[in-house]
Amino acid sequence: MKAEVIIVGAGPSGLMLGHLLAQAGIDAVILERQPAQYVLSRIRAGVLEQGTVDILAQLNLDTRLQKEGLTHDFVSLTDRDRLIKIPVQELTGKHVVVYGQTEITKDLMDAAPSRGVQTIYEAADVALHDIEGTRPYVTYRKNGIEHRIDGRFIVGCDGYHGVSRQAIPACAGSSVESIYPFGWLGILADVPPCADEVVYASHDNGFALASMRSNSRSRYYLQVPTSEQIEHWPDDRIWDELKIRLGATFATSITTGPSIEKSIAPLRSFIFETMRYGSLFLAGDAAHIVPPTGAKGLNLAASDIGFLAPALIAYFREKNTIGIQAYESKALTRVWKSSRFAWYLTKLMHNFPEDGEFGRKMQIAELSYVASSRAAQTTIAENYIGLL
Ligand code: RFL
Ligand code: PHB
Repeated sequence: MKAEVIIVGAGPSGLMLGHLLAQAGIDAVILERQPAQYVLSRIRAGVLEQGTVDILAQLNLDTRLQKEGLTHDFVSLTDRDRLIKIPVQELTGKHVVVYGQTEITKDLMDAAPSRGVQTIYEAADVALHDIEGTRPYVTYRKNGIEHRIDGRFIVGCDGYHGVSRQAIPACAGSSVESIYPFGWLGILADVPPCADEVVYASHDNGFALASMRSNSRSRYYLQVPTSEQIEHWPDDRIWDELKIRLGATFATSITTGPSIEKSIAPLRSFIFETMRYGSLFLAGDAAHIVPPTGAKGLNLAASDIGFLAPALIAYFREKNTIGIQAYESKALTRVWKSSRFAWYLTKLMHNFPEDGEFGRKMQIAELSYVASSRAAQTTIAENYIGLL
């Protein structure tokens, strides 16, 4: 089998790229290790930047997003009884859009067959070959049968644990990483949200986040030690802790109910500074991970694709290589800025016991500054809404 572009991974970045290439008449195939149903069941991001919304609009796949997505004018930070309601819309002219990654994935997956986006699910043992040259190929196994696809380019959209980044020789790649000493316990429940906006809470017990998927479905998170086990967190304990950490302003408006999903995810900052090696490009979580504070992961995956898709299209239409040569530097510039913001908000809002009392006092002083400074709020608002 042949394809101009072989995409590894059918998460949001792989599916968006597959659609953009199909829209431009470029022959691409997506190889996904998991069954489609598994990909759809992952509960992850919720907050979208305008650039991510724009890609879905460009694909004409934003009907449901426009109808069901929630637009917010504010984002809030809270520190016990202090509430800092940042007027994002007033300060930047842009809204925060809340629409689940699960819904984006569904919209992209549902439209794939009619748009000619070929996706092969349950592709096992995907391996990349001859990536340093101009005729790379990929092998995989499906239903016990070995397959080979020859292409011009391979794009690794296979997330942090994928095979694409690992195909780059160690001497050609470099990375930086910071692992945080805690994770996020997430809970999804069919109860109305406690606020009209997304709320990030700093508390001596640890960070908490109140978010939503709709007016009747809430998504909350709690900072927990990395070693924590989900079995130790029955729903009641989660709700009690959320009420404490979100503080008096929200405690009374939290509606409790049975969880539909709960899980613990570790937090890390990771940037692989080689996003192109020969005929292989990396995009999304395959190349970088941000802690979820700030909601940047999915948006960075989308912006990588926003740079890469036109570059590949220009290559196939006009043999123009300027875009593909500029991809790594354009993408990394944005990745560093978003990573900085995710790190800043993580450091500001989480409990870092190793930073001691001094660290906690610095957080409180910074929050006090943010509360009183329009300049500080503008900085947070423009980063939250997404830098170009
Ligand atoms: P994904 O979504 O990980 O998809 C990668 C796909 O590749 C497949 N795969 C393979 N396929 C073939 N062969 C192999 N060897 C393969 N290995 C892996 C996988 O099965 C999978 O289908 O990466 P992608 O597309 O780059 O998308 C990245 C986003 O999913 C991620 O950045 C966000 O979810 C991060 N994130 C958030 N981002 C935001 O922009 N806003 C948010 O509000 C937000 N909240 C979050 C988040 C991530 C979280 N977790 C669970 C870490 C909240 C949480 C709790
Ligand atoms: C979410 O709704 O899942 C969400 C919102 C904001 C974040 C991270 C996750 O920073």
